[in-house]
Parts: sequence; structure tokens; C-alpha cells
Amino acid sequence: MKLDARTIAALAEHLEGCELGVRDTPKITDEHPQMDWDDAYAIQDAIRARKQGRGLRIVGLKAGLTSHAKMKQMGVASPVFGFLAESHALPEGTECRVSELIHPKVEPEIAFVTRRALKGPGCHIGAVLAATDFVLPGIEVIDSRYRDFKFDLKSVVADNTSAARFVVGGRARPAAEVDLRITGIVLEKNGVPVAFGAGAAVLGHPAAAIAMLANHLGARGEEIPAGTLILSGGITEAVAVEAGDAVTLRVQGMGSVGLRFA
Ligand code: OOG
Ligand code: MG
Repeated sequence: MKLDARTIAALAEHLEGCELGVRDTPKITDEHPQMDWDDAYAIQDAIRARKQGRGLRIVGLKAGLTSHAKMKQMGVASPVFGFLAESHALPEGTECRVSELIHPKVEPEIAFVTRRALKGPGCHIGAVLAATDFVLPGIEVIDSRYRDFKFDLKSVVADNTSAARFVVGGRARPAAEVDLRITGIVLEKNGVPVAFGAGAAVLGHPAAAIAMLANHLGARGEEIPAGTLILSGGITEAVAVEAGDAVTLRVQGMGSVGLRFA
């Protein structure tokens, strides 16, 4: 760790303040270039603790920057991990209020729900599939707190990997019943297909993102508990949205999930 406890607490307060106050900020590594990975995750953990301290439940986990499309769009080279709080969850059929967000974008994702705990190191796709209860379509709304979505990996980890809102829905399927590598997806905006892909875009198999998360947590002495919802990462580039837009994600064999922006 390169930052002291006070700086970590102050940066967590700053970034969460930007989230709740709908304000952007320059990336935090501009002022703290010496920040390391442990600092970045410590800031994210402090944001999580702030939310829990206000009585908010943590309802899931997320992997991000797990596809080449996303890595290329954001100019980075490795996945990152974050959390989903109760305040990020949108029930299917409700509207997402754009006034609560800075510059939202949507991502088509496959969500996993575990039935057994997953613990790294050494977690692999097979272990993930064996521990998965079901998979289902999910739309993640990301909203980097950084000006113009410009960041480096440490800054985005500290900012809880741009987590803002998400919705899951459609038809949940047992993981054993689908081949997620060749599962096709179409993302529609206002009825027009705008992004297409297949599960293999995410690290060859979306379950690989969950294995990476388990291994990441394992290195910190933590695990993915049973019953956890996990977003495995955007399959395509993220698509900007504004008030009035309606977005639908269709996933082969899993129906569709939609979100309206107001
Ligand atoms: C970081 C979060 C990326 C994903 O699914 O790739 C992410 C960002 O692009 O702002 O959630
Ligand atoms: Mg995402």
C-alpha cells in the first residue's frame, strides 16, 4: 500500500460523493500517481463499507473489462472486479432515471447465480459451472465518475468499476443446459439492433470471468458465497443512452430483458 488510511478514506468519500451527487471528477491517479492495486481495492472496499454503514445490502458482484471489445473501447488490458449494492438494482419493468447518472452507458451481459461458494486460487470454468445455479440475461448501466469516461485501471477499480445500475431478467437457465460460448446476443436501442455478439467474447467463456473473480478474491482470503449474483462483463462495447431511450437485450434461449431511460 502506498496511500495512508486517511487518504483512502478521503478518496472513497470523494468518489462516492461524485456518485451520489451526480458529479464527475478527474481520475484520482492524476493526484495520486503512486497508488497501487491494494490501494485501489481498499478505496473500493471503503465505498462498500460506507454504503453498508447506511444500511444498504450488497446484492452481487461484477467482473468488468472482460471482453476485447470493452478493453479496446476503454484502452486497458485486464479485467477488474466490483460490487453491486441494493441501490444499484433496478426491478425489471421500472425506469432508470438519467438525472441520477452522469453519462450512462449500457452493456449486454450474462449474469450468473451461484448455488455453492467458489474459492480460489485454482478456480476454473468447470468449478464455476458446477457451482452455478442458473444464468440469465443482464443489462448493466455503467457510469464512470471520471470525466469523459477517461481512466486507468487503478482509478476505475477505486470507482467500483463504474457500477451504477443493473437489471436482470428474461428466462433463467441452468448453466448445464446452455453452451455460453456460442450463445448469441443482440442489444437493441429504440428497436434498432446496435450491438451483437456471443458469450465467447468474454474471455472465451463467460464462466472464465467468474473463475477470475474467485481467484482474485481467493488471493485476498475471500470467496464468492453461495447464492451470489455476478455480472460477467460486457460482451460488446458499451452503448451510450439518454432519457427517452429504451434498450432490450435478447439472449439466445434466455428470452429478453429491457430497460427504459427517463
Ligand atoms: C468499467 C466497467 C466495465 C464491463 O462489463 O466491462 C464493465 C468501464 O468501462 O467503465 O462493467
Ligand atoms: Mg459491466
